[in-house]
Amino acid sequence: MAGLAFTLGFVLGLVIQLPVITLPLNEEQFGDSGFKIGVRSESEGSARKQLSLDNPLRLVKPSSHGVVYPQNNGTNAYLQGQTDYSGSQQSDGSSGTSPAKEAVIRNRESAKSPDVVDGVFWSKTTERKCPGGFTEGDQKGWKNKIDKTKVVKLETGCGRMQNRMATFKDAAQACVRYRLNTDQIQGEIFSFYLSKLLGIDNVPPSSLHLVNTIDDRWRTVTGEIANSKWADDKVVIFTQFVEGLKPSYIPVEFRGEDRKLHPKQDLMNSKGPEDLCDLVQWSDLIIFDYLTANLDRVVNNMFNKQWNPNMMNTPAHNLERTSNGRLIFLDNESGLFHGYRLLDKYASYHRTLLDSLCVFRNSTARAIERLHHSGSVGEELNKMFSQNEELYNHIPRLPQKNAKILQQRIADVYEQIQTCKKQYV
Ligand SMILES: *[C@@H]1O[C@H](CO)[C@@H](O)[C@H](O)[C@H]1NC(C)=O
Ligand SMILES: *[C@@H]1O[C@H](CO)[C@@H](O)[C@H](O)[C@H]1NC(C)=O
Ligand SMILES: CC(=O)N[C@H]1CO[C@H](CO)[C@@H](O)[C@@H]1O
Repeated sequence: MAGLAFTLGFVLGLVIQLPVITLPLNEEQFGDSGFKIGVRSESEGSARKQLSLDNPLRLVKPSSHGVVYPQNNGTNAYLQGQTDYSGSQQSDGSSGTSPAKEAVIRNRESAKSPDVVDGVFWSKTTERKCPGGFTEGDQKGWKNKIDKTKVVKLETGCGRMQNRMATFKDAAQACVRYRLNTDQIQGEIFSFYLSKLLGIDNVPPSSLHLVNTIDDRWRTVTGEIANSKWADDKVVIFTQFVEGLKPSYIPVEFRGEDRKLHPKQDLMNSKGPEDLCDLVQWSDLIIFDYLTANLDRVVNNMFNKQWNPNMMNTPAHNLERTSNGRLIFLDNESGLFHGYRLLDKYASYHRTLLDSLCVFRNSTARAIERLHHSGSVGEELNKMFSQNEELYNHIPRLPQKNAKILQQRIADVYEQIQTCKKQYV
């Protein structure tokens, strides 16, 4: 049924020939049951009217109608010689275009060890082959840097509106998130601490900072601060800018309606090491995005797929990879707050993704188990936050209500792990 609706939607879409995705149409039309026919009978004009500032999906990248992004069939081999997206660490797309030079295609044979998975977990051997992420030391070093180093340049970049790219005296760079809305700042920083709590190390070092034009560290850029319409004494988030990133694609396992990542040895053994490490990291990404109800990465593409069948083949939003294959999770401003408000509409998409996952990182699964049994995720996050951020009293704590939803979502992930264990162990 969904397939039929989907096909019809696509055909109608072609007839109407929208230049880019216009989102969302009548939101009532997307219930839990998925896609309904008739969406396309909206005229473009009336569809546009529905775009509003607080629509989380307003900044989707242009579709293939607009012909923007290279697509791929889900293997990294395909990325060889593709467009290089260095410096595109922006939440709403944009890209550099210098050709990718290195292509780290390792020997496929090396992945063909028999122990890719161990029960429902990635085996130690598999995890050991994958590139490491950000460490505690990286975070400490980062905080230290922004506390001590002068900002010498502030320029547009890093996504939406008032965000800016900052350059420090030592040439290091940061994305600075400036938000009028406190809950976007909360969403971002609490998501960051949640990633720490889970031991998911794909999120770049981040820390709160206060805009202060009198402070020597900011003095060089007071002009740009004024241009950016930043208010003094406002809390911003500094996120480490990672250079040389490339776009990252949704693995084939998660693209179709039959999406599934299960611990089947034969399937796993057919993967190249790079693709395998992508999957290892994706197993964390799916849990992380489920917990935070982040829409910007995959749910967005799933939602859009109804009128752009190629949506799942374009690079995932807010996800990039380093040249050694580390995935970088970016821009989760809507996590834990805005995403939770929108659960009525998108819960089924989040759920579908979680249901498709039956292989986990051992450490992530254990963190989930622990937090499920302790029931204390809200307290722990607030504690971490106040212990690590001197500016903790400038930003409200994670509210009870959000903590409760998060705790429930941890229970959902816990149940999913148990279900998989029953099936495979
Ligand atoms: C994807 O494309 C690459 C390069 O053309 C090819 O080697 C690979 O077999 C394809 N994989 C799939 C899953 O179709
Ligand atoms: C998972 O972690 C537990 C506890 O540290 C350990 O005993 C077990 O061997 C690990 N399993 C895998 C597959 O890494
Ligand atoms: C670019 C950016 O701001 N990415 C953010 C994504 O979310 C994590 C928290 O999960 C933030 O720490 C990152 O800074």
